[in-house]
Amino acid sequence: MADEVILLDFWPSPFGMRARIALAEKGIEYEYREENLAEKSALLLKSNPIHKQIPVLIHGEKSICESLIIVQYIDEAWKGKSPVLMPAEPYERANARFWADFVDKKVSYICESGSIWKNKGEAQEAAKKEFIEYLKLLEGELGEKLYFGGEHFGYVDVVFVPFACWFHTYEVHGNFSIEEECPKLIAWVKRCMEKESVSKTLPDPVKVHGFVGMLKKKYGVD
Ligand code: GS8
Repeated sequence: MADEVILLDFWPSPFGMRARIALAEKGIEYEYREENLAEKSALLLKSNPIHKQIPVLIHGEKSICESLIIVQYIDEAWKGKSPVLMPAEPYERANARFWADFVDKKVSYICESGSIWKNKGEAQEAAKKEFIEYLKLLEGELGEKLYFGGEHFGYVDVVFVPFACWFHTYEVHGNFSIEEECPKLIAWVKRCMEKESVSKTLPDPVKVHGFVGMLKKKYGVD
């Protein structure tokens, strides 16, 4: 019998979505377990004792932590299953890792810090400007390609597209349009959304906005 696959996750997490998209792309059956991050399960604490964060992929007796590593693990552990997410050629692999790391360091940071929805005035303007600058750099890397992976949806696409369901929240709070700033990037988001692995994974942006409304109350932001 094949090893059981379990994903410990939390629905609005773009990091968790990366794992969900990769599993869906590969057509792997798994059990989804929603975590309450205010009261983490014993399994989460046991399987990610270092960071105590979701997502965690449990594959039989093994647990794999950190979303970038989880996506690569899924690609390698189910190597025989198409599609292959990582490019084959070493330089292209390095380039894909570079951009995944860029998304993690820059885009994720804006998301995690909440700098667009927590701030107002000048601080918010600065956060918006910085965010648009990062998106434009990503749009430049995309160029005329269909996907970051080229002709095919690949590793960088999986890593970056989850943030798209947070864009609406940033736009409402920051009063700007990402489509006006980065039309090619939004065309790419729409292209990705045509894939079932993405459209079935990404929550409704309005629901994410509602979740941020709750976070604002929790942090006393008005
Ligand atoms: C980030 C995961 C993360 O931030 C990855 O997997 O890529 N670098 C990691 N997980 C958050 C939820 S999403 O904001 C989390 O589990 N937070 C709970 C906590 O830190 O206590």
